[in-house]
Amino acid sequence: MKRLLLAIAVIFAVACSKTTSNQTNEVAIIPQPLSLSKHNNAFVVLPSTTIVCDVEEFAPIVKYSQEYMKVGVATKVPKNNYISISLDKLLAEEEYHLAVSNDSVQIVAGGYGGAFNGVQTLFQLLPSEVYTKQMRLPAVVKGCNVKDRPKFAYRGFLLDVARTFMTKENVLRYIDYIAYHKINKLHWHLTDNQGWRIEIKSHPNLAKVGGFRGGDSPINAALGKWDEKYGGYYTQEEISEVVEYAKVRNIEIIPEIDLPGHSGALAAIYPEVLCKKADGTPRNTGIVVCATKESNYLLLEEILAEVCALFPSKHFHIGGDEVNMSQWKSCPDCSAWLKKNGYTDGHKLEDMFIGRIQTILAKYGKTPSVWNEAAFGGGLSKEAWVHGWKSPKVCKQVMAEGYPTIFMPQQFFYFDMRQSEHENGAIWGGCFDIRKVYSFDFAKEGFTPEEVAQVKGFEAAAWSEVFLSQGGDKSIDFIEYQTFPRLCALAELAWGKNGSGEWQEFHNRLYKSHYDRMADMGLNFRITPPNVKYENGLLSIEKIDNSAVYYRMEGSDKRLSYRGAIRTSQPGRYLFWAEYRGAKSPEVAHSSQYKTIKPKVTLTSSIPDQPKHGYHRVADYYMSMRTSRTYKEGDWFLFEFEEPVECRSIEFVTGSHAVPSRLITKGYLEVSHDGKTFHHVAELNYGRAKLLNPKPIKAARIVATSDDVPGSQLRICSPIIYPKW
Ligand code: TNX
Repeated sequence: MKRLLLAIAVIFAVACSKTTSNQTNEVAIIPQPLSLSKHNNAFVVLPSTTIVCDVEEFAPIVKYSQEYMKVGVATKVPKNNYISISLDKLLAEEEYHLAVSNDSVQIVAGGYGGAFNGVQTLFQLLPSEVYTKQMRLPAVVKGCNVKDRPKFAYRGFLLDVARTFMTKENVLRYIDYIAYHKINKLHWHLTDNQGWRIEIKSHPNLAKVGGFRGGDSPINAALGKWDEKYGGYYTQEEISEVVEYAKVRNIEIIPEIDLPGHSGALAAIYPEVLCKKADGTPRNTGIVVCATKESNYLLLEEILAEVCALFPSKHFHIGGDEVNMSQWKSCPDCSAWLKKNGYTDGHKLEDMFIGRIQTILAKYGKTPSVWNEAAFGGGLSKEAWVHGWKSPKVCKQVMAEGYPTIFMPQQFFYFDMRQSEHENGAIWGGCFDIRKVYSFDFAKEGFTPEEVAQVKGFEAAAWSEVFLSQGGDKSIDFIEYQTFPRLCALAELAWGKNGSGEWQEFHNRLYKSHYDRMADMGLNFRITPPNVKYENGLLSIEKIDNSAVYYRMEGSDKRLSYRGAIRTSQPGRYLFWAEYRGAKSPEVAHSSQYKTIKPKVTLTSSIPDQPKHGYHRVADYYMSMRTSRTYKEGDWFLFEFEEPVECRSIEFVTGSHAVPSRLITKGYLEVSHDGKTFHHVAELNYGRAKLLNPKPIKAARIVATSDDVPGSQLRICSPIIYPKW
């Protein structure tokens, strides 16, 4: 009788789990386990199912599992209908075995990490609804046996809350997202030029003042937010809460206080940390901490001691990246130090600085982690973890120095980079989507198996300079869009890229099973766009997954369902995208959509240009010219075309394109059709103004209506002009 009831329950649950379009009976785990065998038995989670676990250390995991599965706990192993989590010390700490039978799910783990990993695999065997914490019961656990462990001990994600502040609640959300993917390190970038996000009780102004930008803050606002004061920081209590939350989820947080460069926020509060100017007078702007000022080491020790106490990790990231040596070289004290020691290379100062900080950290039981720039001085302890970000080649050099190396070359793992040419995001490190992340291959990058065995792990970075600009309050959604699903590929690499290693096989698991999971996690993830084909007058879509394809006509918001090839002589007018349960791909179109024209044009301005990037380059449709100073109210830029320009749209852009900065925050655009009289046609929005179907334009002028913050220069771009169809 019991068996019969169970069979009915299974049928019922399988039927329920089919409610969303993709859910299959496939066992499709991301990251792919080391060994997995499917079988035809299945366990059914019922309201009466219990979790049994007699390992005290695993208690937080039991509680965590209950939040998702809404089942009870048992103190003794029942006859059937249970999920057990137990310890086998012969397994490695993060290793686990998971066996599904009709009667039970048994997870045996080598330690806390293994038990947590086992539970994550269990979640992926359940309907994706488990991630909503409202899974309907009965729910089927697909039948399989898993023996699994990660290849790399370090599977990390960097969250940059210094550039774009993220509330504590959002940080916790991120910890959940990454934990679902068996990521076990959060590299928390807490300070940078643009903000100081951690409360320091002995120096309260660091966070209270340095945690905010704009308005009366000494730290400039970003992009289009000049007047408004905004930002935030975490109190020490909040930091501890986040650390604890992460710990339950098998995530170790490595804090970063970025030194001696990237210290603009620190210097905004304590300008005395900066070097002197060449004439000996104090500097009042800059981003590099003076390496020879004794008082700096006292101040830094006070700060670092507090941060050390808040994070249980033995590892403490102290930065070391992108130090602008010119500030040290022009400092009389720093240059005297170099001279006295017979050096000319400013890096010697960085080595000395890192060495001093290393000594301070040692007092508090910590080992430094650094960016790759700081790995070649010789003084850094060989226990230090080095984050290789420049390129795979630099990672190799770091490894040759004998350091445990974390791979995060920007060309593969910088998720602030845009995912295709016409999307938002940065570009300097590359332009790539999940497929490229997944393609990272040690052999192709010239690593021997012996070297691979020495790799500590992988890390993806969500640098956030560009995020704020991409939609204000929506910036959190944009971080998700940039991170997922690329992070799924990183998780798979860091786990060991088990399985075939073929993109298609991974992609199948991703869209057939993991899209639903990400939707239920509540993620705003990116769907890989379909391919657009145009042949013999027929415009069609090549689907690569089973998301629905829609399109719209250029200039219209009306969403149309794509039902089959479209006959047209103007393929560029159609913009397609794919959608799956609220998640979207970027819009894609035939290449003619993106063709621009380059009519003859000149540029003049009330502000002088920089010779190397002079205004004459406007005629070459050079991307961005530079001014020799910032702007004041009334400053203008005038574009004059040789012939009136006919076009379907024209856009005028100030600021650098990838990261909207150095732009005119407030101003307007006026155009002239005869070259004499001008009409005000648009206000600048994030430094830009776009006109649709304008009358032929002979000249256009951008006029600033506010002053910029002092000290910076401006970028001004060639107009972007799309021809008439
Ligand atoms: C370089 S990576 C940086 C970061 C930026 C990033 C933007 C590294 C150590 N420094 O400060 O945010 O590029 O892509």
